[in-house]
Amino acid sequence: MENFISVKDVKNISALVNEALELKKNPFAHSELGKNKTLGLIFLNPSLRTRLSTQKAALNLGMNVMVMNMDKEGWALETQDGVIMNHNTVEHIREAAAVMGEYCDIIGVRSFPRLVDQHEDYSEDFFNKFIKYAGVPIVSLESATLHPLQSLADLVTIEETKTKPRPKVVLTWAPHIKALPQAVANSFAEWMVKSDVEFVITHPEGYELAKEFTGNATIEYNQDKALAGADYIYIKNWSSYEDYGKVLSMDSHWMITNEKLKLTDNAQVMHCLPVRRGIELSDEILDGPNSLVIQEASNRVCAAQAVLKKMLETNFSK
Ligand code: AN0
Ligand code: CP
Repeated sequence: MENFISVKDVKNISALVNEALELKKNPFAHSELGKNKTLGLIFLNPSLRTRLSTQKAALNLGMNVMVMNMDKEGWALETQDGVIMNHNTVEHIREAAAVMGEYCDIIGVRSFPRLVDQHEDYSEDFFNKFIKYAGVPIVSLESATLHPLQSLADLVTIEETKTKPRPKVVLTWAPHIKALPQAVANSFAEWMVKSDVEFVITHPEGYELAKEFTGNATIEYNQDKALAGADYIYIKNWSSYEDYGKVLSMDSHWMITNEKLKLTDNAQVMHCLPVRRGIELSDEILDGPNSLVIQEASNRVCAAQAVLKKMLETNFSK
């Protein structure tokens, strides 16, 4: 694995999941692998879980870690080529990424979409330029369109909790007061369609995700129907892809409650966090026995560790 930007970088998904589960049992088994290797974690947006879990994963592998909050502590970056930089941007991504590549052996990058121009965000221009100019392996800490470290942790969580060989997994849209990226939902869909699960996506009309990620997943506009017999409910808000970046609905009926849980096969409930209580997800579910959200966040460590281990092995061992 040279870079980790999407599921397409993974040759064998179930082997990676098993690796993560092994590392969860024995986190210090490879504490020499990353010796004298430096991971840089570059954030252009806030983070709690991704920052701490990826840092911990790297430390477990014996790596050195440097974290930079580019949005608050760095220079404003220019990404367009050929512009005369007489406005707010101070430094071009060509130099900034190249310099970071000099200091780091692997770089993790978080950069959310602007949610203004669909083409701009879905071309992953920032990430592609970062990969090109940094010249070192890059791991996504959430890009404009995908969040693969989250999806791997989600799959690990399903794998370790499932009670049926092929569980029914329902990704449901939930209300939110802000326009959020589609990245977590896109990425979850991209991983689920490649996994051995029955996968259904439910959302109000107008919230269809990009086909390139949902593939042949079943889309059901009636949430109650989608939830019937579900073993897992994966809750996430996203803004519209079609009417790009817009909030089209705040319908509170889409929030999962204990009443909705009755439609399922006692489904376990997942959310990547951060979650807004009482809007995206009810207190009774978050505080109830079916919530997996803390276990899911905990699995961010072993998921990131499996990815970093693979990247260290691919890029640095002879
Ligand atoms: C971000 C998102 O929806 O992409 C990060 C989730 C991991 N969430 C928020 O901005 C609230
Ligand atoms: N789930 C997740 O990526 O959380 P953070 O945004 O806090 O990193």
